[in-house]
Amino acid sequence: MNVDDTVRAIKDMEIRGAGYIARAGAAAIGEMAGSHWKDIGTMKKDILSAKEKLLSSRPTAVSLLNGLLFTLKGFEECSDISEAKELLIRNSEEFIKESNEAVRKIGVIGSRRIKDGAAIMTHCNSSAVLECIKEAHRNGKELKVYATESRPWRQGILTANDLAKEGIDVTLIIDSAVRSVMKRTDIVIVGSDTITSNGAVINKIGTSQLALAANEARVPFLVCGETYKMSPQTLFGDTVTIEERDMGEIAGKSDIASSVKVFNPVFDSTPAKYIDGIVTELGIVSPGSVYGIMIERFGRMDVR
Ligand code: RI2
Repeated sequence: MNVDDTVRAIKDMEIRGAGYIARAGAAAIGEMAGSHWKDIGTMKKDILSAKEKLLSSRPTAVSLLNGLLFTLKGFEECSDISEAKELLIRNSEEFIKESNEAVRKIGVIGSRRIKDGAAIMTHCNSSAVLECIKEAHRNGKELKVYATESRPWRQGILTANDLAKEGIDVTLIIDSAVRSVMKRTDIVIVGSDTITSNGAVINKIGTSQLALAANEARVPFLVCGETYKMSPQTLFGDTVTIEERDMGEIAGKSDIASSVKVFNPVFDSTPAKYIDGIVTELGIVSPGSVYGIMIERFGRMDVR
């Protein structure tokens, strides 16, 4: 898919999920690099403006920025077209491979925290969470999953259908049933769009409600996140922009009086104190370890 189609598909949520968005961005740059270029100057200018265009598609998930930074690593130092093409295509393929591999590893590592007979609650639709649940199921564990509807896009339906296809016992619940159903839940596992340097997790709106309800009911709360969901910018005090989407996703103009305002934030932040562990491809880490991992992983990178 070319850059413009990728940007449109991400904006329209045809491509969604923080990991998918990152891989799609890397793939679009890889594809663009393979085009015919007149000179290296034009190539650099166009590729860097494509990066900005991709970044403007959705503002919250840092995975997209990290995927693009990975893909563009060394590009500005390239002195000829063939060297630059080769570098971008190789970086793009490597990011996609590592990203898929990270999700698979998270599945294996996270599944170990799921006990036989467990009732799991999850929110929205995270490929990393689905991998954990499916891996536990493949290992013969009897599971029961509560999938929240996740208004307004109702990605919980995707989660429920996907798990049902695997033969997993899954129940769809509305978002406001979370606190009530928490009494029947043994573990909550959610995905992440961005993880900040102080161990807070930005994920689908409503995630923090699950965390509070889990905390109140003393139910363990796990987050799945590849290390490219960690935001190095937050090391410098930058805050994460929370995407706000169109009011039409919540209510049509004819459903409400013209004076009614609609506020549609897409993500929220769950503070580190409500998170028992973050399942990464490196292992399960405490929210407090995120800072050290970021320094190690991104320390020498130009993160801006
Ligand atoms: P994976 C999704 O956002 C959800 O918030 C989900 O938890 C997160 O991305 C991570 O998904 P959206 O794109 O990377 O549906 O684990 O707004 O697939």
